[in-house]
Amino acid sequence: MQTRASSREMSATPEQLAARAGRVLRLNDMGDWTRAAPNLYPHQWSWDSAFIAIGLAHLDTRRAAKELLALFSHQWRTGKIPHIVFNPEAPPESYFPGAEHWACASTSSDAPPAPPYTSCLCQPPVHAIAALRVWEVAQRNGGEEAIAAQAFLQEAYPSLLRWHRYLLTYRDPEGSGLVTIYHPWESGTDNSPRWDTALAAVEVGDLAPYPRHDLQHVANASQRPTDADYDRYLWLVKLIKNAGCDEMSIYRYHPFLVKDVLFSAILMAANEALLEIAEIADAPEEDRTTVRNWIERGRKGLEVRWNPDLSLCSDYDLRAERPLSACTIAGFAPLIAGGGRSDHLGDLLRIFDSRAFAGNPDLRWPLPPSTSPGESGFQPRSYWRGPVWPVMNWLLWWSLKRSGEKKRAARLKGYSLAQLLDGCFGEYYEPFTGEALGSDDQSWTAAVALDWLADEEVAEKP
Ligand code: 2M8
Repeated sequence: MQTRASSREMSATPEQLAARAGRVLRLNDMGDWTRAAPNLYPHQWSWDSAFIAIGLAHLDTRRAAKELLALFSHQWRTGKIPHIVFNPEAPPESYFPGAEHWACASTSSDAPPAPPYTSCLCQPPVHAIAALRVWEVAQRNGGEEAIAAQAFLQEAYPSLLRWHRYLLTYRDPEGSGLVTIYHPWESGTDNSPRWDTALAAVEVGDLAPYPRHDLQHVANASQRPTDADYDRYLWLVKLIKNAGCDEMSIYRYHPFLVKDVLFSAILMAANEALLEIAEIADAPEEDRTTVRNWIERGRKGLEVRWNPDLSLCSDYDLRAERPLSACTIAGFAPLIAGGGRSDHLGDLLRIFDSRAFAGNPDLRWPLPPSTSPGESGFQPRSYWRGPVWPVMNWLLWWSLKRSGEKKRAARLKGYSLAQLLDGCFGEYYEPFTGEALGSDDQSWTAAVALDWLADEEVAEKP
C-alpha cells in the first residue's frame, strides 16, 4: 500500500479513499476472517473483527457475516469470545505471545478444540453492534442479500446472547452492571494510563526470557508498550493459566481485577443492538426481558462510576477498592452507552470540546487523543497513551449520532476522513503532527473509513 514517505502529500477523492480501504481489507483477507494487520497482528482479534465486519458490509454483506460467524465458532463453553484466534499459518516468529504460549485448549476444558488455538482473555463486545449493522446494510441492498442476512442474524443470535450472558455473570458476580477485566489486553486500550496504578501494584515473579517480536514491525520502540509493561502483561497471563483459566479462582486470587467503564459501556450499547436482533430473530420474550434488565443494571453501574472532578467516568480497581481516575477517552463511557443522565451528557460534550480533548489548539486535527494531553501519563507517540485512534473516533462518532449530536458527529467524521487521506490506514496517529504510527494497513482503520464514506450524513469539510 501507500508508503509513509510518499504519503504525506497524498490527497484522494472519497471514491479513491474507499478503493484503497477496500484493498487493505482484501490484503488482510484470510478467507472467512481478516488479519488485524499484515505483519504486526497476523491473527484474528475479537473486537477488530467486529469493526472489520462493519466495513466489510459495504463491500459484501455475506463476507461480513462470515467474519463474525468465523469468530463465534471459537466461542468457549462459558460463552466467552476469545480475544485472539491464532492463525496456524502465521510464521512462529511473527507475534508473541503466540498460540503455543497460550495453549489454552490444554489448560482449560472450557476452551474450544484446537487447532486453531485461542487466547483465554476477551475484548470489548462490539459484535452485536456489528451484526446489526451488517443486517441493516443487507436490508438496504434487498433481494437475496436481505434474506441471507436474516438467516445470519438467526444463526448469530444464540452466540451473542451467550457472550453477553458470560460477561454479565462470570465477569460481574457482584451484579454491578459493570464488567471486570483480568488484564489490560482485555480493555483493548492496553498501555493506557488508565491501568498504571493497578499494574504498579502487580508484583512480577519469575518469568522466562521472551522475545518482543512486535518491535520488529514498528519504526520505533517508543510506539509500543515498554518491557516493564510487557513483564506485567506476561506475568498476568501466567497467573491466569496457572489458575486453569477458572473464573472463580481468578476472581479470588488474581492481582489485577478492574471494572472497566469503556468495556461496560460498549456492552450496554451492544445490549441495545442485541435487543433489536432478538426482535428480528423472533427470540423468546424471556430473553428480551433479560437483556432489558442487563441494560438497566448497566446504566445504574455507570452512574456510580461518574467522576465529578473530571466530568468523565472512571474505572474502578476492585483489588485496591478505589477508582482509577486517569483522564482518557474511556471516560466518555456514558456517551457510548447511551441513555444516561442529560446533565452528564452535557458535561461530557463540554469536556470533549475542551482543550483536554478535541479542542486542544495544538492538535493537527480537532480529534480526541486517546489520553488527554493534560494527563501526567500522556505520551503523544506511545500507543494508547496519547495518539489518536481512528477506530475510537468511529465509536465516538457513532455514539454522538445516536445521542442526536449530529453537528459534532459530522465534524468528527470530516476530520477523521481528512486524517486518513494519507492512505496509510495507520493503526494510530500522532495527535500534533498527524503522523501515522504503529502498523500501516490496519484492517479496522480501513473498515471504519468505509463505513464513514458510506454514511449519508454530510461530513463537515476541514
Ligand atoms: C493491540 O493489542 C494486542 C494485544 O491484544 C497487542 O498489542 O499485541 C490493541 O490495540 C488491541 O486493542 C487490538 O485489538 C490489537 C489488534 O489490533 O492490538
